[in-house]
Amino acid sequence: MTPFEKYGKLHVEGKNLVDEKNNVVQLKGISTHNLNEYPQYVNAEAFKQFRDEYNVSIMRLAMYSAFADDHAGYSDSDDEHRAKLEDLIVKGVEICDQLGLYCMVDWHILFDYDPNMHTDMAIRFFKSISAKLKKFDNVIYEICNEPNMNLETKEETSWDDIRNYAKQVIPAIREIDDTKVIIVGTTIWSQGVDKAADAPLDFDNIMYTLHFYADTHRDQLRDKFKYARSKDLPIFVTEFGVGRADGDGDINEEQSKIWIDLLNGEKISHIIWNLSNKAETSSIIVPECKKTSGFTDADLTPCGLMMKDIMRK
Ligand code: IDC
Repeated sequence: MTPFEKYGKLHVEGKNLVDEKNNVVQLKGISTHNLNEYPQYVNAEAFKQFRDEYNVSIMRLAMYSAFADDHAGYSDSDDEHRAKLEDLIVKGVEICDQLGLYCMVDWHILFDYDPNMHTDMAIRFFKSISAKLKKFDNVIYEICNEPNMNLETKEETSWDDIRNYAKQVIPAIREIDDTKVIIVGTTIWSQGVDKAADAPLDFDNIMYTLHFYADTHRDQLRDKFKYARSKDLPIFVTEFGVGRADGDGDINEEQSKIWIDLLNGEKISHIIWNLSNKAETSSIIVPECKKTSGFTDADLTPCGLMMKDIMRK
């Protein structure tokens, strides 16, 4: 049975992600790296292996919304490149659909710090992609990966800034398709679930994200998580790492285990960063491996091997 055959279309009920019979569902999966840079990993053979061998139930397509690492993002590209990116997302969703996997479409803000920087582009993207993906019941939308700075004050993006953005983007999606779960990023690189819990948005069927990198973010962030859950906030960990927040550094097995046990205890869905062979700790594939599917354990980094363990737990 595939994950989709098991759960069907998902929705949010109270503080949980649930299936058609209102049973709590926990998804686990892998996030692509920047789709502008590593499109080759979006292929059926790879995703099938992740499902069958690693127990993955969701793939996240991280589409950087702005320039990063020498690659233009959706907002600062031309129409031709934007169309290519949308095609790639549709391809990823179709592959997941055929494999019975869930698929997260991620507007990956990062160096565009404040989601309000490109609200018009985000609306344009989500309107276009929602129409194309309307018939796919396996899709979840993530509307702002990691807000991390207010453009005017150069200080943290406030929860009000994010609310302002979400109040424009969510209705734009819902106007076209009002059936998908939508996930909203939170303050401080998506660590501010406490702020979201104090002032949740007034929409149904939405969740909030918390991101952690186990070696950097420890008890302080877990306390915010616990606080938000005590206030019944539906949380989806759309991205986490087993090492340092910059994606590199040492893996911290002990801290990762504490996090994963905490998430599993509450059936919180989680997605690991990242599907690439870039020479950094958070990549799951070793740099020497040029294959884009059919990975053996020897092709996996220490992070990749830990990923297998985490997916199976
Ligand atoms: C990192 C990548 C790295 C890349 C950098 C900038 O691992 O190769 O050079 O982005 O594009 C996040 C972000 C995610 C980061 C990751 C690790 O969502 O894009 O990827 N991270 O730094 N938040 C916390 C950590």
